[in-house]
Amino acid sequence: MPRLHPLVCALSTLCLSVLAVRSEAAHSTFGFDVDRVDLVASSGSLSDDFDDGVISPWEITFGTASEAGGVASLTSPGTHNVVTDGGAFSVFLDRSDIQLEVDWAALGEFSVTSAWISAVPGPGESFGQFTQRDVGGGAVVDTAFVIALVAPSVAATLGLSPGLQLIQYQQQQTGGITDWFTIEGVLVDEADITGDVLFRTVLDGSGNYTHSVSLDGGSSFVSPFADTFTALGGSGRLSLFAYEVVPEPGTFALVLVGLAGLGSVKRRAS
Ligand SMILES: [Ca+2]
Ligand SMILES: [Ca+2]
Repeated sequence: MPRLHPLVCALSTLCLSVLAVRSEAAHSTFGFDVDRVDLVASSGSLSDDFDDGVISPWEITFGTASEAGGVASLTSPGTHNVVTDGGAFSVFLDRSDIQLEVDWAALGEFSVTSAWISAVPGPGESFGQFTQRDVGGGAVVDTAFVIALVAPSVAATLGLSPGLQLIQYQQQQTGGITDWFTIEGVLVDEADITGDVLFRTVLDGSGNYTHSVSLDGGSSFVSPFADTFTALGGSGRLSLFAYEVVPEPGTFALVLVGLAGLGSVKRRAS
């Protein structure tokens, strides 16, 4: 398939209300492997099998990532990253992310799928994929689809059930202020993970976002969440991430879990 480089745009200067704390995590260990990514659009496509030993054109935005043996590995040590919606909550994560800058507007309708080597997240751990689009007027739409093991101590705070689940998180922010925010979780049985885990995000021509997941290596997909409508277009990015919630003493005693999409944009050192 043709490479998509002409559609890969320069990073916009969008910045959410993210406070990144660059410190190494000594007490967290996690590691998840991405086998392949396929981005398909009417105007082009991009496939990466992570088979040339070089993580580029992906940028490591948080933590530790490497490419070997046909996979991209997102592992600890991550980067400690305090994220907030600017209001009610903060989240303290140890995370490792890679991202690709994408001109979504040039793509139009698209489907993006990441295939992860079969794994079950440990307590507080998660992995998944994230898209962000600047849809104009200073508004940024984030959408994330993850599998996470949510601890009982934080589930109620998020309005989610504790346990292993798929989580869809979406928000729109304008100028760092949250316009709308949704988080949904659907419990899954560990025994249902019988193969690689595939996340698929589709944006159709009407602006309907659909997330679907396969837990059996791509043989079957389910869409546990309702479609979400957002404005079309925009530049932005595609991120793949793994993280572990880091309970911090004192300030972060009530740390939340599962808000994977928050803070997936960091300020680029200029
Ligand atoms: Ca591969
Ligand atoms: Ca590569």
